[in-house]
Amino acid sequence: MLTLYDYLPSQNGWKARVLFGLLNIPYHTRLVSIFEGEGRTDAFLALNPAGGIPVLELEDGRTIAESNAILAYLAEGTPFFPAERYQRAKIMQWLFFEQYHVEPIIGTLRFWTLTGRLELNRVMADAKRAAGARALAALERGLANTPFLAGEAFSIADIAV
Ligand SMILES: N[C@@H](CCC(=O)N[C@@H](CS)C(=O)NCC(=O)O)C(=O)O
Repeated sequence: MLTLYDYLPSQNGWKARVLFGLLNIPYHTRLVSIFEGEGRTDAFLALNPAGGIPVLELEDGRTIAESNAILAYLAEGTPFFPAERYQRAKIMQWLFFEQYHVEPIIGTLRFWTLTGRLELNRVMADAKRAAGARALAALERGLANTPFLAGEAFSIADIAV
């Protein structure tokens, strides 16, 4: 059975959980205490050199880190990540967008807010709010003429963003 190394408040972990649910794939959860340093142990760094969750462990022990790579792996062969070249590239466009414009901007603001660190990071928070507003405006434009980010069909891009 597949194993997901996860931390429940994580939105990156949430992406994989949602797709597991949509695809009805059974999996084990292994919770990682990222704030207690478990992600920095040799054992965990062997699973993901970057030390973050989520990590997907395959039945044979091989691992995949980075939430969007996990989405792509799980969705292969399903309508959520179709084979057609243009469709696939459009989905990847939004997956990369999410990692550059959403996760480190809006995701970081969320993290600071939930953990009471917003005031501590006030100077950076203002810049991130402005960048977050630009990201949301880009999403509005991206969704102006289509119901889903990559066109007419729901895909892993919508889950990620
Ligand atoms: N770009 C990565 C980010 C992974 C990441 O930063 N995960 C956070 C939780 S959302 C984490 O584990 N942080 C603890 C750490 O990196 O030490 C992804 O999309 O999976």
